[in-house]
Amino acid sequence: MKQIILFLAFLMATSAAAQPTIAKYGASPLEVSSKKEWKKSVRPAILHFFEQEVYGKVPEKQPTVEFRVIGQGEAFGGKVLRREVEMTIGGTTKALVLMYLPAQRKGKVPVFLGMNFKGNHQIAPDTEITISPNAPQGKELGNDPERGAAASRWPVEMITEAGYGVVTLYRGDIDPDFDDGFQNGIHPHFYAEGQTKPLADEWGTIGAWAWSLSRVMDYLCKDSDIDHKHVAVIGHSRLGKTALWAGAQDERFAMVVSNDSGCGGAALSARRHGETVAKINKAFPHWFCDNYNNYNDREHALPIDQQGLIALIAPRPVYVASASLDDWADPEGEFLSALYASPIYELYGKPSLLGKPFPNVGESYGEGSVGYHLREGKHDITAWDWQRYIRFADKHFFGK
Ligand code: GTR
Repeated sequence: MKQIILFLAFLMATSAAAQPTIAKYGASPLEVSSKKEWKKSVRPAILHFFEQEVYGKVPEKQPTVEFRVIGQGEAFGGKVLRREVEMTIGGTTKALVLMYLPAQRKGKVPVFLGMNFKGNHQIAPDTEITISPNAPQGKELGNDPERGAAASRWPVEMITEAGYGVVTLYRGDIDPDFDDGFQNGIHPHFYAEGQTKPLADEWGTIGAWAWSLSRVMDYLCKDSDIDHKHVAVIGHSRLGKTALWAGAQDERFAMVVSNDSGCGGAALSARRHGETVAKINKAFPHWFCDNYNNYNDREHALPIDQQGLIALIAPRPVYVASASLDDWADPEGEFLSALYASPIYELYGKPSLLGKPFPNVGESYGEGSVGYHLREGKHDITAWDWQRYIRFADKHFFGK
């Protein structure tokens, strides 16, 4: 009995240690008195909260991850080098990583790394791209595998001409995007003996996608063509939520770009504008950990809002972008979140969005380490967005 009481007291003490430092924030600016306080207590407590309550933690049992370069060749009329790397998780799950690097490169190449929605072959009209193992193809799409169908989202020539590489993999190779009780993606590789689904505080699909971006980063650190100190992790929409979570956890990502990530991404949940926590958990029950359901229609109970996620990226440059017609993702909520994370950047002496108003449509803020723009148009990622991300990387990576 005495032991049980002692154990309960210990549990209360440890959870109490993690919570109070952030409970005061909710959806408000992150005012922390010093860099030391931020690093020693507030940042770890925020990270713990997002692991425990939002995206879920990665289980301790880790499967093997192996990489093999499966091919390489010229693309875009010889201007670009294509390299494909097979990633094998737990000996059986295969994912394909597609890399495009400028052919005329001097030294190591900085890259943008992000997941794609429908398969590597959709990002460019390049017939040599190997179709991602789990991409919809064949019968589902007739005989047309839709090569290049998402090319407008991946302006490879523009990016490589600017001196950056593009690295991508298909989300469905890591975890197919539907609620199947976590039987079909990588989750089963992490189950403990007898476990059949993640525990309430263990990761969902976004957590698994973010984990895979870190594994690709492991590979990039070993590829001698890559400047692994300058890898920007990027994503659109659900993959923007993923990029933020990957960048928040893995400090090897030197820059993070969230394009129209909305609820569960950059947008403040407490505003309940557009998509809400309850709506997202209902429509996509597999994205977050089960504990996140505790905040369905109870956003006021969140000890900290999504500005905490953005602040975890500090002092590394972060860029949040919205689109004017994307009301579902709450553009103003995305801006406010980046603004409320800004005081942490200021602690590091980095100029941020502090003092800036919500911009007009078509305006961008890219000078400080917290960037933001409001593009005219719908929920999408376009060349106009990428131009700004490249400019932001040029400035914050290379002082150009
Ligand atoms: C929507 C979802 C959003 C966003 C979007 C997307 O259906 O409600 O949270 O992630 O999908 O990924 O395109």
